[in-house]
Amino acid sequence: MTSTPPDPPAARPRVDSRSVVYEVYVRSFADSDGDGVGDLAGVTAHLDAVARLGVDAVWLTPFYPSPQADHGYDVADHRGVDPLFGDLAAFDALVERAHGLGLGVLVDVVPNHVSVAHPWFRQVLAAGPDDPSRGRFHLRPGTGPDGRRPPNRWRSVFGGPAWTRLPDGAWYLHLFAPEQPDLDWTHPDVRADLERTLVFWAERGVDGFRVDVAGGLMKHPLLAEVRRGEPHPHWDRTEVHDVYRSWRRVLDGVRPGVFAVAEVWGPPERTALYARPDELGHAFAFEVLQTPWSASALQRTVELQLAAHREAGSLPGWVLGSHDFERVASRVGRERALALHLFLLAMPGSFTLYAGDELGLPQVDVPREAWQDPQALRSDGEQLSRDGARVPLPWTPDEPACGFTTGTPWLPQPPGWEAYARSTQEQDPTSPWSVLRHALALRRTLWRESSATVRWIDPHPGVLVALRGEAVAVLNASNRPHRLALTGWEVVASSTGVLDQDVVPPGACVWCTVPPGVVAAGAGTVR
Ligand code: TEU
Repeated sequence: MTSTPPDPPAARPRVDSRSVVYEVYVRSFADSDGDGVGDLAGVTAHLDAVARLGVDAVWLTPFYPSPQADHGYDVADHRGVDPLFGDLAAFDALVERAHGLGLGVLVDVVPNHVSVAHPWFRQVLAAGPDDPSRGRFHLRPGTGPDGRRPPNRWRSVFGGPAWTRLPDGAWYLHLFAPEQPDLDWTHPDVRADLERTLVFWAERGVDGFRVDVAGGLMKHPLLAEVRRGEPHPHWDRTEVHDVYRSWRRVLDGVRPGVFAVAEVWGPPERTALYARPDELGHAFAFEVLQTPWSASALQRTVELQLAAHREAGSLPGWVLGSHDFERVASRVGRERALALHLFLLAMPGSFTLYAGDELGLPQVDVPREAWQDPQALRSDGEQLSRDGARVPLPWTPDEPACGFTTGTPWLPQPPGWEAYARSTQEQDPTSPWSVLRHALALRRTLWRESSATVRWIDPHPGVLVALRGEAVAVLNASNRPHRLALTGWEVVASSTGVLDQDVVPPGACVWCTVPPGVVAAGAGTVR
């Protein structure tokens, strides 16, 4: 008797520090049930469009049970799904579909704080001041008469003091909104519970994690004030690395090399430390978000990142946009935004693409009465309303709410939103979507496996020519057209959508394959 062996299981998609990750802001991606808020089934239904674009993985922003005070970054249960977004079965279906399409799935972990609705904080509220459950948070007596003033002068990222007083007089710390009490990471329960969370999702099939506020977990033991010239009392403290070394052991115990990326701010030589192979392994390089449109500034940013990561044994995680920043198309202009995408996609490292940036979506001026972002509301508009980068996506030009929902979108879409619709852009070879789709396909052969070294060749003022492997990326940050006068170079991708073999217009980036001689000789002058 003969028996047919079962099909081998489909290979798990590879997600690593060279991947292109697509950030899905779940609330704003696609709504399947008409309540106006995007959900997991909506994501699943549209994963084929994500796969067509040609990214390697999706990162899902928090979909866990949450009162939504910070749109999911206030987590009440790290190991569940909020009914607003679906349930665990919907999550499993999403992972299965993603893997079937060759896409990895990353989830967000939010270790710095929980929601006031988390059972641990409820216990604090319910139990008396001497209850040991308080040790999981930072609770302190106040200062001044009757302890009416906060324990210190730390400020919340969203504006106002980082402390809120409980009815019994104690103050609790929250680096973000008052609905997000910070956990005390010196407490063993805190470490143990988060490690359970990592195992829970890794065993459920996710391919990696984006670690929220990765630099904030450890606080100065005496809650020292912020003083210039001294290490910051709560950002990027050295003790935090011990947490990530322990996470790496836990993750590798589930499956060696599970991907993890730190959302962390600071100079490259500090943020790269989170990316060491025995820690998270990868870290976002946010600098390009703040780098001016200048060839020398961009070159310097790239060089500093590459050097810091080389030292740490890793590669940079390039980012041009997220749900926390003004849309890149508005920040630098739509053409330049596409050029920057192409330029960074050519650099060693990963690239995180924020959903909607492939459509060239602009920042929306959301009317004040529609604001939902706690950062804008708490600072009374002094800080950016992140709502403007979170407006639900346009899928089609001729359906209500541009195909996002059959109901009313949770943030209003502005007039003219249908002009950016994905279905139209997929038909237009010069649209931002088509330019990126073409580049992402080419990147797999041209750059993904290519060397981690970049050489700056063929210098011209305001123009960067980055040689990596057997191709170059030419970014024209000057105000003049740049003539490609080199023999044997072939333009294979352009941010303009048109493959002009002679000229790179101002504000554009092209990729060229170059003859082997150029690679060997470094094409003349090396800067
Ligand atoms: O953002 C983190 C964040 O706001 C900080 O990294 C901040 O920019 C930095 O510390 C300034 O020094 C994440 C989420 O992406 C965001 O949406 C949440 O509101 C926030 O965490 C709180 O969870």
